[in-house]
Formats: sequence, structure tokens, C-alpha cells
Amino acid sequence: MRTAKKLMLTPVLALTAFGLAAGPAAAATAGSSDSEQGWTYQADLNEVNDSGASGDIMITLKGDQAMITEHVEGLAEDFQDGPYPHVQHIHVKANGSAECPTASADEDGDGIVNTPEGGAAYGEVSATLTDSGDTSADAAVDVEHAGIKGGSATYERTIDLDADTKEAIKDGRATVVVHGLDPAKQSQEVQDAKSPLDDSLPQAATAPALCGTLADSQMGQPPKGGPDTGGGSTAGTDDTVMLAAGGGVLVAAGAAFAISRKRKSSAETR
Ligand SMILES: [Cu+2]
Repeated sequence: MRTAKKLMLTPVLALTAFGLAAGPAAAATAGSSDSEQGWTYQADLNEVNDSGASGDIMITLKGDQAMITEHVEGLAEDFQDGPYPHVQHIHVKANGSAECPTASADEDGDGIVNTPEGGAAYGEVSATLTDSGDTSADAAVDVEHAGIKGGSATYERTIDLDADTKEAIKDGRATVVVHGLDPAKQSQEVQDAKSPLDDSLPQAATAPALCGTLADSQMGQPPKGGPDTGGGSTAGTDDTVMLAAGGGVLVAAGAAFAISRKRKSSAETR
């Protein structure tokens, strides 16, 4: 009986050890797969300047490439008889955490936060999410290749990102900003004003409409190395091992099995 108890303690201890190690171990597995599977960042895109729009974006970094999937809706739909060209960028702050501007960023008091006024929160344009061609900051106001055209859209593109932009995304210094407000909804002052970025465009065309700071999305995803990935030591497999051990315990001694179960649940509630 004494021997049986000892045997039973072993799986329980192993289980406890696994419970303690599960978090870091899972993170290490995910990190080591960076080069093969990529590392994903995401942002909820929230309205700026009462645009009424919403959206989300997911960016997976893999080597020098960024695979981008974005959904937006509720943006201004038309502009001069065509679908409204919404330019969009990854903005990067030199230091400090990226943020989205609030109404208090409206320094000139014209009622909207224009793109330079938002700069204190989200920094400078580091990459332009165009529909084709140049994705550098040089394409920042290329309305012809605006990544979003019309009020609702899905944007999917894989682009090259420079080291600075990637670093900023990983550091939490990067923000995605979609520009372009409906001029008709703005004050006369804003309607009459030119864009501080390009005086051939109206102020509303380049003012921010959506903004979201990019953050590591791994927390919200199923843990890598989970039951469906098939590789390595997985939570599912260890669970099975634990149950098998429990079964053995049950056969050996029912009372000890009860203790084992008790420890198991305390390990699970960590
Ligand atoms: Cu921008």
C-alpha cells in the first residue's frame, strides 16, 4: 500500500510541475516558431474625429514580410463621384507607447484632430498600406493607390517592412491609422481648409478616421502546440497522460486517487 502511494505521487508531482511550467513553455514554443509561422499583431480600429467607422487589422510578421488582413466599415463612402480613397499607414513613435489621439489633440481648435496634431500620439508615417506598388512613407498621400476605397472594405496584402517598422510593431510603438473624413459632416472651416500634408487635398481627406495600436495577439489565440498542431509536447497529450496515470492510481488504490484528483484540480485553477 505504501509503495502504491509513492507511485501515485509521481504523476501528481509531474502534473503539478507541468501546471507551473505550462505558461512559459507554451510561450517558448510559440517564440521558437517565429521564423516558420510568423508572429501576429492586431489592433481594433476605433473612430477618430467622430468618423463613426470601425474595423480591425491583423499583421503577421514573417522574416521581412508582413501579411496584413484588415476589415473596415462605416467610413466616408464617396469622394468626387468615386469611391472615397482612404489612405492608411503604420505610424511609428520614436519612443514611448503608441496611442491614438483624443479630441484634446486638436491644437488649432478647428474641431478636428488633423494628421500632424495626432502625431504626438501615434508618431510619423513609417509604412503606407497601399493597394499596390510603393508601401513606403513616400506613398503616404497617394490617394490613387489608397488601401481602402469606399466606406467598407477588406484589405489583404503582403508587403515588405523595413527593420524600423518591424521593431516598432514588436515594441508597441506602432499604430495603424486610416484617414479620410466625410467633408460634408465637417464644419465650414474644416471644409474650406487644405490638408496640411498635401495642399491639393482638402483637410478632411487626410484627417484620421480610424486608429488602433498594434499589440501582440498571441494571448488571444489558441496556444501553439495545442491538441490540433500534432507536434511536440502538448497540453492535450499531457492531459491524456495525466488521466492514464489517474487510471492506474484508481486501480491501485481508490482513496489515493481521490487525493490525486484534488491536487489535479488545484493545479488546474492556477
Ligand atoms: Cu497615417
